[in-house]
Amino acid sequence: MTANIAARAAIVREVGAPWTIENVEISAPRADEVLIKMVGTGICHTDTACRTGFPVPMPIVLGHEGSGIVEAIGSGVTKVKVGDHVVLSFDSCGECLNCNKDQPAYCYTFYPRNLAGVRASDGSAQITQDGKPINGLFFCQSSFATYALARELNTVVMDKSLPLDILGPLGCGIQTGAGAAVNALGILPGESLAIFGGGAVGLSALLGARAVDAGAVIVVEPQAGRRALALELGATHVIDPKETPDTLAKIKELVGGVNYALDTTGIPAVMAAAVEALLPKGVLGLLGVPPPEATVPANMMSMLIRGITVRYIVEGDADPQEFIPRMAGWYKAGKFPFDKLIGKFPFDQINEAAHAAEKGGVIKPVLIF
Ligand code: CXF
Ligand code: ZN
Repeated sequence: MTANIAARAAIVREVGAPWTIENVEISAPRADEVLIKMVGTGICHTDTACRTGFPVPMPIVLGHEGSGIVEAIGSGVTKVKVGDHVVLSFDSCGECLNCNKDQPAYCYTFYPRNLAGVRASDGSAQITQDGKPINGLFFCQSSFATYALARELNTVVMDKSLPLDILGPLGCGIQTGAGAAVNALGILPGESLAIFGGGAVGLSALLGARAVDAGAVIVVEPQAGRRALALELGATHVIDPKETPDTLAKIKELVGGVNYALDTTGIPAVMAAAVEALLPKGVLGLLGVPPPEATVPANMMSMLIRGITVRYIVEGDADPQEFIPRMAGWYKAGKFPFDKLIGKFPFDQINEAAHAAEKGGVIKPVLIF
């Protein structure tokens, strides 16, 4: 295949502008690339953050939780076949120190490969409109379009018995939350976890913790519907921080303290409570995007005497080729009901879907093509 492919794509033309669905051309796959006809794509908070100011070049086609069917492959592709059902995840170089240590989320070239809008190899565009480049390659996929171009490296082949239309969020938001609990914290059966924020990432952390038989899992979340869902998904306790602002005291009252905590809010005061809720040798994982000027609000002596670790976690410390099929296996075994987080919308209702997620009416919107 050498000719460009005609596609419809949701474009953000400038910071804060709504998505507009327009005709574009997608280039034919190069040697290491894969062309995918999209079936579904999740909307992640990062898509919304980029639409409203997280620094990416404009105009751009966002979208980084795509699933679909392989339409064409480049000449060097060996592990992905035409007709395969696939989930798209983030890109990495496969060669740097961290990639060689099976930590591709910390690839030395993560930013240019996933957020720069053009091919990392030569700065070329994958998407054009009337011959003019449009920024694409968002997480090496730009899946808010009827066709996406990815690399073989970030294309994960899935079992065809799975519901392909809703698999896309396994490639980012669900991987981020579940992987944080399972890979990064390495939570063991019986160990306890407090999760601050019950959105898609926080509830995915809960799903991951349950899949590996964690002990007490407490979800701190102001929205009643999300707290109810957390209980349905296996949280042992929920806390409404509006009704109980001293969440630290409440966690101590409920379970005495926790082995691990995850903050998905990025709010410094929430992080401060999370650090103090930890038992000795506890680990706090940070997943939320903080205000740009925020600094760490923790008491060092208090951390010292308990031997506390605080760390940021990207993409759940996951190797997508290994972790996405692992989550799918848990789903098939009835141990990871991620479908309960998902609300489906037609692709052309992308603005309405993102709005519903921001307002809390849906946890994880998935656009269906
Ligand atoms: C992102 C969060 C912002 C930094 C890059 C990774 N994770 C998922 O959307
Ligand atoms: Zn994401």
